[in-house]
Amino acid sequence: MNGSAEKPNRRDFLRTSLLSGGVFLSGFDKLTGLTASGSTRIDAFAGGQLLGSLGFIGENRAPLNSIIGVGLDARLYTDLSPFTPERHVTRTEEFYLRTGASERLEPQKPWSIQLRGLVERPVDLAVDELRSSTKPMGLHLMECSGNARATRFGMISVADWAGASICAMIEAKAKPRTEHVIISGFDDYPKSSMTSVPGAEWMFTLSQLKASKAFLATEMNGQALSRDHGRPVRLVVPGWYGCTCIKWVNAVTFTDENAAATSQMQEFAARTHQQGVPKLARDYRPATIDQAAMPIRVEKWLVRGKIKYRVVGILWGGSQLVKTLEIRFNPEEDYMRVDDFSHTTNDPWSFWSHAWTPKTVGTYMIRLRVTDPIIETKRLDSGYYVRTVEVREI
Ligand SMILES: Nc1nc2c(c(=O)[nH]1)N[C@H]1C(S)=C(S)[C@@H](COP(=O)(O)O)O[C@H]1N2
Ligand SMILES: [Mo]
Repeated sequence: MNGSAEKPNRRDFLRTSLLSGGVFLSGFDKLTGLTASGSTRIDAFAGGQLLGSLGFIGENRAPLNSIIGVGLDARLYTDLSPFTPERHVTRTEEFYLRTGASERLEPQKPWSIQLRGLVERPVDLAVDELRSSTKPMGLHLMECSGNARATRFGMISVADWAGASICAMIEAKAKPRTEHVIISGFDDYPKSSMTSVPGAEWMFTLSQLKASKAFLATEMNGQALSRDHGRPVRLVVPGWYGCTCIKWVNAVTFTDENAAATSQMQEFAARTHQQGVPKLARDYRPATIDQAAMPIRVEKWLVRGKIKYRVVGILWGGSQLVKTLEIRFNPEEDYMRVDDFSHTTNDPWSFWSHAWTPKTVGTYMIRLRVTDPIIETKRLDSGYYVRTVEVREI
């Protein structure tokens, strides 16, 4: 794009139009950060007034941005609706949570990661040592493989991480005699749970860890990791589902290629696009996030006396850039191109928006599609990320 010189002007223009729109519902000041990267949006909504937004229906009613449950059962669903291209990093207190720290965790005590198994000799990697090699690792998205309608699609977040490359640490400390490595964390809970199996262990090959630029994170959003998010150290595997991002890492075990799949790998097999539930860890496909997209809010506007809607959404996952994103309202309508969309990175998420004037009131299922045959979109194509709104006014 050669329009970079133009961008600030467009942005200012939009901001002014939003601000002069006058009435903002409480909480909507967050939206003033909206920018326009295409002209369609400006044309369609310039001078208009943002009236509010439609809630998604048919989803769980659990609260957003607050912790529900304790210990193994603790969850936090992130409210995605206020995010904009300018404000898209999830604050640590609002970063999704899948399993809180055990009361038995003592991260303030000296902590080390045991490198064991098929290595020349066992070694311990002290977290203090790791901290001295900590570097900024940038923004990365994490999504739970169980991010669904039942969790209000709130188990997906983006943070700014710092840590050290796990492969570099392994190379510096140990001489593994194998390609296969199991990473485990501290999952010792005093109470059992009805809904969650304690323990998270995942097997990787060293080349998978290298290719994904996996790192041992000690900081998130400029601060030491919080207890619930893995203090003192967690694994982050960019582009892979959250279930592989082991928290409270305490062991790296080198195993032979016949190691059995961990219980976590088996539990999540279906959600990480495996074929069946393979017995051996080596038979698992990398648990990478397929290309996906969904709406995060549907804004209602009053523009020159007419009601108009704007669907704003995110696009994430995958490893190739999407050229065309398509949107459909209800199964009866045709797919059309999303009118404000440009894809420049697979990690973290990108934003898109689409001006929408429904012809009648009613319930609309909003579905996205990517038709490029080389881009895998299994979950998206299954209707997994369809979200529904009810339009009462046109
Ligand atoms: N030790 C350990 N690590 C874990 C888990 C766990 O239960 N124990 N849950 C995993 C799952 S399923 C997800 S989605 C992510 C969630 O990380 P978060 O709670 O920091 O968002 O952590 C992963 N790492
Ligand atoms: Mo997860």
